[in-house]
Amino acid sequence: DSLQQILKGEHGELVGDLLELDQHHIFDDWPAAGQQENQKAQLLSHLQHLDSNYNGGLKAYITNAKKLLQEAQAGENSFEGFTPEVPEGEKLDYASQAFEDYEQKGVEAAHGAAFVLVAGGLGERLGYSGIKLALPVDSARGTCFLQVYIESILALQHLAQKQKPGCVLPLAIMTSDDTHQRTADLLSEHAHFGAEPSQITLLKQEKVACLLDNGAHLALDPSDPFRLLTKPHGHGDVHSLLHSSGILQRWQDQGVSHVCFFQDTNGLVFRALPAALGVSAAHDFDLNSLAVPRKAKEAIGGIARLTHKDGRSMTINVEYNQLDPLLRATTYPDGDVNDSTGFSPFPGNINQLIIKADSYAQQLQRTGGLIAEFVNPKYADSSRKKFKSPTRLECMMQDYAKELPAKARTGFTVINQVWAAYSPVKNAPEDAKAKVAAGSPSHSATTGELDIYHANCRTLQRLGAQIGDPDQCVFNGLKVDLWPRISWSPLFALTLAQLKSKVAGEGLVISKGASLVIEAEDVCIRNLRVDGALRIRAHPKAQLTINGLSVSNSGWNWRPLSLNKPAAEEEWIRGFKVCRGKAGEELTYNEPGKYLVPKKSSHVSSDEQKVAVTA
Ligand code: UPG
Repeated sequence: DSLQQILKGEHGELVGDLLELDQHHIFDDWPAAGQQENQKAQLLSHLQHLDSNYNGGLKAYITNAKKLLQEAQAGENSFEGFTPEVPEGEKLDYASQAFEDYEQKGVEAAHGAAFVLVAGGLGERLGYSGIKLALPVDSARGTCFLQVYIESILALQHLAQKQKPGCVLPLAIMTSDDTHQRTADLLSEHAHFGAEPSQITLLKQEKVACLLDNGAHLALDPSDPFRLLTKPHGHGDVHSLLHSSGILQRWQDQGVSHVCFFQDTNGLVFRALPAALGVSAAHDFDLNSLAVPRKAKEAIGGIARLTHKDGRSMTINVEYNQLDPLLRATTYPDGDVNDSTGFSPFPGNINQLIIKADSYAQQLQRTGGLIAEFVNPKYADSSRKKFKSPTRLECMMQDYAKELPAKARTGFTVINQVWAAYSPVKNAPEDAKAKVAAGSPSHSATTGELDIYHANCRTLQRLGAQIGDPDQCVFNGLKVDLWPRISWSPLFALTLAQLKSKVAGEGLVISKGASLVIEAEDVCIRNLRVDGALRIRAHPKAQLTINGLSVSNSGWNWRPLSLNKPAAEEEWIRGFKVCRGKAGEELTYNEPGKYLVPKKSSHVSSDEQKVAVTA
């Protein structure tokens, strides 16, 4: 009776649709009129919420799910009729002349750049309870991913303002229920890390209902019979959100020409992004994906050119779980294996996409930002009738390529040195170890940090600096190279050209095991030796010239964690603790002005004692 009443009420149409779509089970234990009215209202408003946050509503969701689940059960191959080939793209050696030329072109185009960070994932694979954007990129500098990303955008903005005075590069961050509040809090607690509050927009994606079986019956939450179980719909939601929020339109009105997408934990993303933007501008690409060499079976998508029997052809990402079966079924009977270079012939998609704003807007007008969905149920047995746990429809942002018309100009930019472009933080320690045993990179919190030092040391070596050899360490069971801990703010140097203009490589000597942190914008390093630890902090308007400084102290130590000793979660996932003791030199300049360091050439030794030079 009480259900009959509802059918006549405010939510009647929706409930009627659900009953027609064979979703009676949601209301099986519907209490009689007058009982548990609050909970009933809660379920109805929850259903309404899910209905209004999916294009076409729950009716479309269930219909799409039924179709995709039937195809999955029948084992249908979404690449049926396609043959993969290794595609042609722009391949750049980091720090080569071609790289620098594109980087320069990217800086020239930067005044038209807008940024989109997808950060709705909670990172369950990492075993970390916080949001990933709050994790420190490296322990030497100690700044979190969100800060480093925003500083990188501000650094590019400074460069872009030389072309277009006063320009502001906007950033949209896609969050989810899992990450939204904590992302907003992180921003407000740190005054938006120096960005204008209006420069940053948060867009929250909604979750979608879980599916119990091949009949697309919606799953009730086992802990609350008046809610449905929901899960994230995937990073592909970002396109419809940019469209429906009107942000893309607003950006276009402001003169945005390129939208640059990136993910939550790649501390190296902005090393290659300006050059990739330059490639996009030079080739007038509608879509450009940044890529790196990929180890066979590594959990990153492979970029492939797919040609259909009927002549259609496209260059797209084939997700890692689909690449091997596709290759085996077609032209590569051995599947996804490394070739003589030690890498898979298919470049690895790192999901940093640069999309041309004009054609993007047209495309979103046409599609509403809808991206091809897929479903990936884990079946209980070979009959493929039962699931191990409820599944849901998903979509991926890189599948934007699938929606593009044949005339679209799609390309990709491979950075030939993985160390210069990609080291995400995705896997918990045990899984990271298993990945390495299987020949893949660990993509752990340990390597995410150590790769920053590696990239910085290798880059400075290319500038002619003398950098001590790495130490061989074991952290969380991973054998790793610990290079000298060099880390700088992107506001000091974002591009290679900036770094070259600020550091005279032949004058820089960093000993094995040393640390150098540059937390300052206008520093010119002519002659500096660090044996131990040195941190330089300065007011944004302080101009420092370091010429003839030699620092020697016992430095900072990256110590493996001892079992059974308490450690912060951030340390535990890395497998080490940084012991700074009292040693380490701090140079601090809190006031604007010009400073020569040292005032007179001198040798500063400060073991067991922290010396603060405060101007
Ligand atoms: N994310 C969301 N919403 C979601 C799911 C994820 O915003 O519903 C974000 C997440 O926070 C992260 C990004 O999307 O920033 C990627 O998520 P993640 O789980 O790290 O992606 P993977 O499954 O590892 O794979 C993606 C691409 C793959 C690419 C790889 C590179 O699908 O093609 O090779 O990232 O890191």
